[in-house]
Amino acid sequence: MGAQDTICALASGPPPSAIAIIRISGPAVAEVGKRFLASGLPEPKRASLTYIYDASGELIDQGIALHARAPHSYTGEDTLELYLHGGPAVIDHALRALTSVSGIRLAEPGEFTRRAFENGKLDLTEAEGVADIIEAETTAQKSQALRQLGGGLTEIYDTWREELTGALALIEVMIDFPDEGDVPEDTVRPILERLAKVIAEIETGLGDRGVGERIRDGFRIAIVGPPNAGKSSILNRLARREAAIVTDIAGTTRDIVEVRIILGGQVVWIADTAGLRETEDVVEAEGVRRARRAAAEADLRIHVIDGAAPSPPPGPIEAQDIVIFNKADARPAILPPDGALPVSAVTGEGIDTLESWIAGFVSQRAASVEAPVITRARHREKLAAGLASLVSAREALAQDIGAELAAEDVRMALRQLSSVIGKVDVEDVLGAVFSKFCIGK
Ligand SMILES: Nc1nc2c(ncn2[C@@H]2O[C@H](COP(=O)(O)OP(=O)(O)O)[C@@H](O)[C@H]2O)c(=O)[nH]1
Ligand SMILES: [Mg+2]
Repeated sequence: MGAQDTICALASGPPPSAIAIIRISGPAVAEVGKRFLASGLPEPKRASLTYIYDASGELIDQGIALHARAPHSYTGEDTLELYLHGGPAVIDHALRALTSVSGIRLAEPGEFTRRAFENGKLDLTEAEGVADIIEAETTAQKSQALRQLGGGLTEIYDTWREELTGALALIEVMIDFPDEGDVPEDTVRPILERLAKVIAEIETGLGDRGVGERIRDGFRIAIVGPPNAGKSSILNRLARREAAIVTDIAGTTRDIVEVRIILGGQVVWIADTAGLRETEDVVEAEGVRRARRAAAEADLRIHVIDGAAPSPPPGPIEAQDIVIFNKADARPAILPPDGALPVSAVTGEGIDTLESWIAGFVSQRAASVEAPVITRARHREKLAAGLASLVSAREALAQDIGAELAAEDVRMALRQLSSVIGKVDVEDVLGAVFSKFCIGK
């Protein structure tokens, strides 16, 4: 798979569609123009209507050709885009004709963007932004992806890297200082100031309660409560389908059932969990363990009280959590506690309010961080490691012998931050990042 291969792929959606876009990138573009386009390769960035023939002279279609010359293209290579009629036979004929030329093959998923990355047109966070914008279903996801694609994260990481490179230079001066053990206060202070600034900003970034990742992957909500309270019925109401099994047998739900819905402009995963109770059943016990973990990891818990049966008080409730009093249609066995929302999974009473409470929570949480610096677990891991190195550098500097150690720590931190934007250690992540792309992107 050398970069000298020319790649081609259908870049538009599945046929039939009004128009099919076939994308070609690599050194064979000139040859394609000469061999297949009746009017030859068009002037760069000038749309040109042309007949397109295969090698045996059979007409493939009439369409628009658009050419961009390296390095002024998306991939940084010579590229050609053909806008054809979006029928399966046209697409099939075009791709067969192209791949019959030696040196031209079908592209792997994300390979156009991977070439753009390798040719320095995009850094890794910008390439991730490209993947995210294609996947975006909510406006919030789209805005976040656009910001990332436009270098929003790159800028932040570059500022940090610049600050740390400056700190490193000062530490190196300190190491070379003639009078060891007698470094003037003035030398250390600007280093500590630089470290403190970056440390504080990374801590703020890490302390965002995962908002960037949640906007991208969805907020997590867990429905918890005693067996038979109606948790699965509530989930089905929210999902508007029978996602979870509902019976009057306590202990029916064992594994976690998750449904994905859009509320408050955000993707929300709602998890139905096993009823919390002591049990001898090994499978159910495992379900209860998973339920507790899902509850602990969720951004928000919906505690369900069984209105028809006196139930134990709900588990640990956090400030933002929602408490609902289910089976409001049945003759209540107990009175709803203060602040609990009366609902009925059977009649649907209160479900609208429950939805608007959830929507309010997620939209507020999403807006609580103006511009998240983390949108993927990959960023979080690297940032956390970078932070640990910087904290250790700061400690080392507090001791006289520490300059060498501090320099090493700052270098480590720089490496972690650089790997987020793909400047170092890219081999491990490239496959993982680009394989998730669509073909043709
Ligand atoms: N009357 C009434 N029964 C309900 C309501 N919600 C659930 N149930 C019944 O309560 C039983 C347990 O429901 P389920 O959703 O499986 O509870 P889970 O164990 O908490 O998941 C089933 O027989 C449901 O039909 C409700 O709002 N009103
Ligand atoms: Mg259940």
